[in-house]
Amino acid sequence: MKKICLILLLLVFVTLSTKAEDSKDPIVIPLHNWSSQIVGAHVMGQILERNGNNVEYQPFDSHAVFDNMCKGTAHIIHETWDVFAKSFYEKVEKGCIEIAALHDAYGEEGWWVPKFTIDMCPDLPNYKALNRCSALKGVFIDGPKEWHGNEYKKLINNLNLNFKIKYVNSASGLWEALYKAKRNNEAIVMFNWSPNFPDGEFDGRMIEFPDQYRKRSQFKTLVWKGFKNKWPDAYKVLKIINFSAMDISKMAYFVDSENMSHDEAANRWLLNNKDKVDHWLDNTSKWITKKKSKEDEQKEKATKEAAAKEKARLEKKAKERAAKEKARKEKAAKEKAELNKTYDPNEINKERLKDLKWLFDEGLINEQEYKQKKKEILDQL
Ligand code: TMO
Repeated sequence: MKKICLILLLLVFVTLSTKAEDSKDPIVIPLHNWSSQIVGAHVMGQILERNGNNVEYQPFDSHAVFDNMCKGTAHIIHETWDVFAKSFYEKVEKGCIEIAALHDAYGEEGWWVPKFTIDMCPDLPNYKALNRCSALKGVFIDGPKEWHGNEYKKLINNLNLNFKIKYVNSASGLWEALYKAKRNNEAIVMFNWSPNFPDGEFDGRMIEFPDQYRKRSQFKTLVWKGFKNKWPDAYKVLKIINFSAMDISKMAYFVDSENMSHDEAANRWLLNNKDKVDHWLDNTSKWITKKKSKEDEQKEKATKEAAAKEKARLEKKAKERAAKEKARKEKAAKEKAELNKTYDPNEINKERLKDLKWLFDEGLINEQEYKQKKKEILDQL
């Protein structure tokens, strides 16, 4: 009896002390070809590193990646835009991909117009106004060809849109087209998504197509089905990481508007959201007791200093930009005023009336002629 008790006790002890540990194998985090995803991937990776995991970043095609997720050669996807739903839902159903968490953020992608286009064609963003908006010249600027297959060709056919598709090679090609249109005061309708950096800067709208053509869905964190067993602690962390639309938009903004590298942008986001991230980690139990090493502290201090420096640089840049913009506006207003002064048709017509009166008073034109001409001028005033 005593012996059995002892063995049982031993068993309990062994079971408790061999509590599952995360594998030291790297967690492979895929990178795609738009900014918020790359920054978000680095944010997740850094959080997992703080958790003691090894991570590795690898570029993958944003559709084919789900095959790799099923094979276990890619492990986490967190920006699940609706364009990919077809590619991953069947695999979720099959069981080789698991939905680990939902984010607060919803995403929508599709045809998009900035406010300056809406100002040129006020019936936008209703899709019926597209054909009537001659300023758009019948061109839709799409992202890289591999993003949407035939989808927008079908949309154009189904809705009888008089539009041709012009593809760009990368996401940054889209932003170049957008900034160029803005500079040249030209209308543009282009592929875009929200949350994304132009949300704030360009105050744009998605084109309002009939519901079945709108692509809106909630972001989910997807993991390879073996993730939970291989990295049980990391899995807990992934369960609690939750991005809002603002988080995603900011991640893109740091890169596409503030010109940071993806890594810098991830650091910046982590710094700005320190409390939130600490809270996530505290809630996964292990980190409460984890003490910061000297090295960690120094690293943190260096990151803070770098961020402060970066902030000062950006503020200076913003100030310079604002001053330049102000000077430009003042100059433009002055030029416009000058132009109006010289060419104000009313002023010219008033002069012409005076001349006419003089001609009549001097007897150089007769009364009938005077009245006729005067009427013509007055009609123009
Ligand atoms: C998947 N994307 C955000 C580029 O539309």
